[in-house]
Amino acid sequence: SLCAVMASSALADKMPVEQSMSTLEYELLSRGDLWTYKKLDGYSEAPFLNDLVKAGKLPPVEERLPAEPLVMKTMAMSDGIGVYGGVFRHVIGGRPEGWNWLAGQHQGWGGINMAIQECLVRNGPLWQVKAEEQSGPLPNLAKSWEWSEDKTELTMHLVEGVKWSDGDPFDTEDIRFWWEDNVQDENVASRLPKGGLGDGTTLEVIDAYTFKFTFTKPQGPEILKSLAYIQGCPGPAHALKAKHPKYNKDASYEEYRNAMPADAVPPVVLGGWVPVRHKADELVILRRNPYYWKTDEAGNQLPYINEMHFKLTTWSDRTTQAVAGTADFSNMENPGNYVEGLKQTLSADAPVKANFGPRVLSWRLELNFSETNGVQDEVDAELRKFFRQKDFRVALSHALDRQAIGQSVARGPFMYPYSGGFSNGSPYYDYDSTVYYPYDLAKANAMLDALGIKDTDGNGIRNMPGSGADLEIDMTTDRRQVTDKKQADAIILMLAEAGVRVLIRNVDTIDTASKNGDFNMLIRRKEWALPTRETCFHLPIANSCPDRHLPGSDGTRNLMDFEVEMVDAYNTILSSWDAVEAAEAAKTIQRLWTENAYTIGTVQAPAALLVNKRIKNAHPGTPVNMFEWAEDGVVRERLWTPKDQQLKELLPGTIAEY
Ligand code: BQZ
Repeated sequence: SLCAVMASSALADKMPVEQSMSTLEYELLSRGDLWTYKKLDGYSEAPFLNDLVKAGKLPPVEERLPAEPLVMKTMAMSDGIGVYGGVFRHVIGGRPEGWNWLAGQHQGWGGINMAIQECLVRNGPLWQVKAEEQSGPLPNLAKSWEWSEDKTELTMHLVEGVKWSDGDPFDTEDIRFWWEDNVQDENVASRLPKGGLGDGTTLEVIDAYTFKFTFTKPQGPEILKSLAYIQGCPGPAHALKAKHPKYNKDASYEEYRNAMPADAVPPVVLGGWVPVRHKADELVILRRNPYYWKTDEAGNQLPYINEMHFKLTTWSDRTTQAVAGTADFSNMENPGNYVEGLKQTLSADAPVKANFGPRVLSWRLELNFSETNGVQDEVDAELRKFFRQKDFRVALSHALDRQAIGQSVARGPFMYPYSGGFSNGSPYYDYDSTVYYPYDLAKANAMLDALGIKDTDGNGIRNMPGSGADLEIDMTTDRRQVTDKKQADAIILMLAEAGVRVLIRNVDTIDTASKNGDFNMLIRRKEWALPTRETCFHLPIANSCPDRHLPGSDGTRNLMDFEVEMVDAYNTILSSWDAVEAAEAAKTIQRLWTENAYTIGTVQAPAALLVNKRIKNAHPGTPVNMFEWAEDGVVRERLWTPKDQQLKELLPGTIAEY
């Protein structure tokens, strides 16, 4: 696949180009071939759990499992049914904020959020499903659903008898708590925004395992994809209610958000593994959840792997360690280490296998369009006026030499120009709907002149016609992201050529620093592969997002016409029952986004999935990011390691104790 990457580099100067550098072939399945829900004749469990059962410390496995568990099918496994035991080693650059994901906290990303959260439905593994069956998500905690005839009511059925990791039953009380006391509560920053399932949508509990959404207008299968990770993942109502202000008058919302602090382990979860040790800035250790509600077809309770580690270092260290064989998994996404990484992974005795995919990584400049939020003085106010003018944005785009930006990140064929919108590797990307404003400094200068922004004091920097101030734009940059910093340095020089001065503002975690809209411009990597995934980072689908266009203190904002049109197209994606119509709506978004330079794309790059050769069932077709990141797409609960290659567990025999 290195050759494939090299070959497509010849196209790099006629950007943007059509994708497809993945040369792998594998059979796509029907959705029902991945997993089903059924009672099996008998069940087995990890031997150490069986010892705990015998010692009276755990109920027998058939009492811990649902009456009809989720059963992962053998035909979807690239190496088949596995054996128990061993360790899976992750390395991540994030740090757990806390375990209360219901209140919007993250656990450090890189697959730790997804190891503990389980969601109503699932998108990641859809890459293994035939294209014509990809509309709508896969079932997960919701095993099935039906629509009313007029498509305004959706009834969902939970798997019956799922238990939380402390043994407490999971049922519609957890769903009600998720929806009513988190999603709908104005004081809780849940990941599913208010209005994220359409304004006025209500949820009604029917019985312990059945609930119903009622929409104010007809909806379609795609809206359900918003109930997958990270937006549709219920939390433990029985553990959280006592800390929520609605049920506890002494609690504040701040206390609720921190109700499951990062240093308090184990939290109560539904995921395959439970955090049992957390050493800040060093390591999180997770052990298998004895109540996990999935099995293989032979009745073995999943997961196969007993212990999972998350070493807390940096994102680029994740790749270094995976290549060296001291970690088991990496989404190789720091192009600065691709050449070295590839060289090492190509040798026959390398500990790791690398699968390159299409260009799913994309970086972009984002301008703040709010006329009031975060505006501190008249200079900010004037800047924002220009940001809202298409010609200003297009001028900045013409000032960027994306080839040079790419080469400043990584020499060689990896980086490609990017113009914004869906990532090139997204199933929703469309080449013909993508407008590209290439490097043309003379044009950039002429456009800025025409806007009346000229260098009136001869210092080489343009002056703003209103305030007379130099055209200086602060650019928030994540100091921990090497790739972003290199781009920022190149962009400073390029925009200076157009008479624009950029001042870097370094922050630790950009998504946290930007969430209140406290910036004029920023640069970050932000993929958009699936319209319904974290849409709030991309489109103004709710008043609370995106961070680059928040309302002012009076609660109002002034959306630009093309923003309204993009939201309309998004709503068509949600409500359509016709895959062609939904794809057309995605094209409309792509065209409006890129034509208007809604964000100013910089570069895009392919990513590679690195998995240690010891790990079985890591299907070679797993994309780094198609419907979700690979940590979800690879289906970690079905990964396993042959006995003789298993690594020694740090906490053998341990389970979470409450
Ligand atoms: C993958 C991913 C799994 C978040 C995060 C992180 C946050 C964003 C994004 C990626 C990391 C890895 O991405 O970079 O390869 O493992 O975790 O969740 O960058 O800052 O806010 O959306 O997913």
